[in-house]
Order: sequence, then structure tokens, then C-alpha cells
Amino acid sequence: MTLNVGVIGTGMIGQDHIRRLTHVLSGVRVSAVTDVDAGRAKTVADDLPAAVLQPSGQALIEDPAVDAVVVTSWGPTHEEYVLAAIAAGKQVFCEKPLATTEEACARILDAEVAAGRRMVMVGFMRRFDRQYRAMKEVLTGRSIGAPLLMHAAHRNPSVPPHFTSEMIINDSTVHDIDVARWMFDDEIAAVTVLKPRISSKAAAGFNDPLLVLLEMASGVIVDVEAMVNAGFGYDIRGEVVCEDGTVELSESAGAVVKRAGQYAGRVPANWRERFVSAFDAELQAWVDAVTAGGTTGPSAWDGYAATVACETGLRALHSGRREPIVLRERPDLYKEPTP
Ligand code: NAD
Ligand code: ISE
Repeated sequence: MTLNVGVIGTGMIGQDHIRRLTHVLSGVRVSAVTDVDAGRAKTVADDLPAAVLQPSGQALIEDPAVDAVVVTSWGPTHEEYVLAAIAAGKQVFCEKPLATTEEACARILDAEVAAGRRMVMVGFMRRFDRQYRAMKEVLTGRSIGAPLLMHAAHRNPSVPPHFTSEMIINDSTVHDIDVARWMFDDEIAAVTVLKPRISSKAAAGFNDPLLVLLEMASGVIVDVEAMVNAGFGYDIRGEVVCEDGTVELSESAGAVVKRAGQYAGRVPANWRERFVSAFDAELQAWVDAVTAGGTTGPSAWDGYAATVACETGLRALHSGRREPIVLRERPDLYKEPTP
């Protein structure tokens, strides 16, 4: 059986997901695309023999030739499309963020709970990365004792001129927030944001890097160095310190060359290169689960909790204080930990 997927948003990651849905993954094809930039969507559709160009997200969701929906438009538009997919009874994969405000995420939770089944997967692809999974396996096995703290770094080589300090939290650190919740099967209790010396490469008025401290409910503390003008490459780091040992992500770029008393390897150029296999695994898992009649992976609750943590992080950025996180009661639909 082939799953027919409609893609809303044919920008950078939309095109990347269309490429993998078309040329890399199995059991799926792209049957419709749309974008507010109709010219861009048409160019993409012209390259896809099985795809229809739909005039709007709503039309795409209603198209009987679309079994399930992928949302890769701008964050503020996600709520509308996720709610419409749920209302149409269609499974939806939504790129992060699930939605940009706590209230919008809560509306999605309410709609999914009313539908009585999980219909939303959020695109936190790091959960499908081989290295993060290996790290979680070590922690779950308890061979190095209880976790105490985690050091993480999220370094982007550069960002477009419109990027802001707020986006370091909402756009970038949101991944580390999801990793922390997933790695420790725990909620974040409070956020503090420290502002180190500003990089001379940062645009005026822009605090880069930031040090984001996440206090988990268990007491584990996660420090995230988030930097978006690192220059040298896309560098994602993580080390969990436990009572009897440590576990850390290995270098990601394959071969290390030792020569003339030195060693060297490649630093990924960007998130696409670093997480290409994770994106493939994430969307294949979604396709397989939807084909089997359900969904998998990060849930709408995970999307909600991440957005609340980001909003709290923004408060902490501006107040300079430790800001506690308050979540609504977790509905039964989301009681099981998500893969
Ligand atoms: P982009 O600007 O390249 O593409 C977004 C596209 O959405 C554009 O073509 C735009 O015209 C279209 N769009 C905007 N409003 C729309 C609407 N109402 N209906 C239909 N189309 C609309 O952005 P991008 O970098 O591709 O990011 C898209 C989403 O993916 C964002 O939410 C972003 O956070 C997320 N993203 C996730 C990752 C990841 O690592 N998981 C990486 C990059 C982007
Ligand atoms: C981008 O939107 C992503 O999601 C990438 O994974 C992240 O590393 C980058 O910082 C964001 O801008």
C-alpha cells in the first residue's frame, strides 16, 4: 500500500521532506503540495509526477487524494493546519514548533483529546538520531548510575540577518528542550537564561551566545550553550554526567584522519547534513505508523511542553531570573512516554 501525503509549505525543509518522501522513503508518495507562494509550490509540483498543486492548505487537507498531511509552513501557521487535519480525520506530521503559543498548542491538545486518538506527530527529529538513541539506551540501562546533569551545545555556523536572541530559544534551543524531556522522561521545572559576552559576529542588539539552564523535575540540570554565529560549522554536543560514569555523543562525521601527529574530521555544514539520517528515520517511522492506522514519535503534548518551555525561556531571557514552568494537567491520551 502507498500512503498519499500532502505537503503544506514548500520552502527549505518542505522541499527537503518532499525529496525524501519521493526518493528515499518507502510506502509513500507526495500526492499534493501547496504554499502561499504559489509560484514556488508550482515549481515543486512540476517536478512531482503524482502531485496536484492545491490552491490552499485547507483545499489540500480536504483533497480525497490526500491520506495524511505534512506541515512545513512557517510556525505561526501550524495551528490552523494541524487543527484542520484533525477535524478532517487525517494524520498530520507537523514540523517544529507544534504552534508558537501555549494557547495555540492547548487548542490542538483539546482537539486531539476530543478526537479520542493520537493524530499528531511533531518533527523533533533528534529523537531518531542514532547517537542520541544510543545515549538514551545507556541511561535506560543504568550501567553508569543515575543521571545528575547534562552539558549540551547547539552551535549554528551562521544565521540570516532577521534572526534574534528570541529565535535562539524558539527556533534552536527548542530541540535541546525536547531532547532533555525525552532523554530523562521528565518535565522541565524551571528555566534560567544567562548572557555570556556577546560574540563580535552577532548583529547589533543580539545576545549570542546564550546559556540556557533547564532544571528537570527530578533535579537533573541541563546546561545548553546555544550559539548561532559559530562560524566553523554546525556542532551539536551532548554529555550526560551520571553517578558512576558519563555518556556523550560521538563526533558525527564518520572518518577521523590521523596524520603527522594530528587528527582531523569533518564538522557538518548545517542541520540538514548533521541530521539527514534522523530526518529519514523520523518520517519513515511516521509513514509506517500511519499506514498501520496510528501515529508515533513526539506527540502534541511534547509539542505543547516544548512551546511552554520556550515561552518561559523568553521570560527568563528578559527578566534575568529563574522562571518556573507551569504545565496544564496531562491528559490520559499522553500518559505513556513517547518514542
Ligand atoms: P521557509 O521559509 O524556507 O519555508 C516556509 C514556507 O512556508 C515558505 O515557502 C512560505 O511561503 C510557506 N508558507 C508560509 N505561510 C504559509 C501558509 N499560511 N500556508 C502555506 N504555506 C505557507 O522555512 P523553513 O526553514 O522551511 O521552515 C519551515 C518550518 O520548519 C518552520 O516551522 C521551522 O521551524 C521548521 N524547521 C525545522 C527544522 C528541523 O531541524 N526540524 C529545520 C528547519 C526548519
Ligand atoms: C532550525 O530551524 C532548526 O530547526 C535546526 O535544527 C536548528 O539547529 C537551527 O538552529 C534552527 O534555526
